[in-house]
Amino acid sequence: MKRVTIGLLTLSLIISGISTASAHTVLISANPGKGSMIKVLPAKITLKFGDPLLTLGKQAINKVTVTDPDNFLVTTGVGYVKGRVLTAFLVNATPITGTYKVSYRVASQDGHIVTGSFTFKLQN
Ligand SMILES: [Cu+2]
Repeated sequence: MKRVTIGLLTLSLIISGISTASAHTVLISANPGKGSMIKVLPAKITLKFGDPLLTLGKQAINKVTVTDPDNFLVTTGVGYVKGRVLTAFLVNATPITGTYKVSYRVASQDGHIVTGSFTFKLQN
C-alpha cells in the first residue's frame, strides 16, 4: 500500500510538471446505476468516469467493491480498467433482495484519488 502511495505521488509530481491539466475525474454513470431498482443482479458492475483512469501496471490502484444487504462482499477481485470504465465481477449465485452498497476508489490522470459510494436495490 505504501509503495502504491509513493508511486502515485511521484507520478502526480511528474504529471503536474509536464502538463497544466486538469481537474480530477468524476463518476459519470454506473450499471447498476445510483439509486436504481433492479430485478436481477448482473454478473458485473461497471462504472464510467469522465476521463481515462490512471493505471500503474498491474497495481490495484482503481477499485470498486459491492456489498450485499447482509454486508457481505459480493465483488471478486478489485476490478479492472479499460479507459474510462472500471469493471468488477459479482458473485451472483444466490443474491438476496435489498440494498447493495457500491464503493469506489480510483486514480485520476492528475494523480488525485477520487472516492465515492452509492446504493442500488435488488427487488423481487
Ligand atoms: Cu485532481
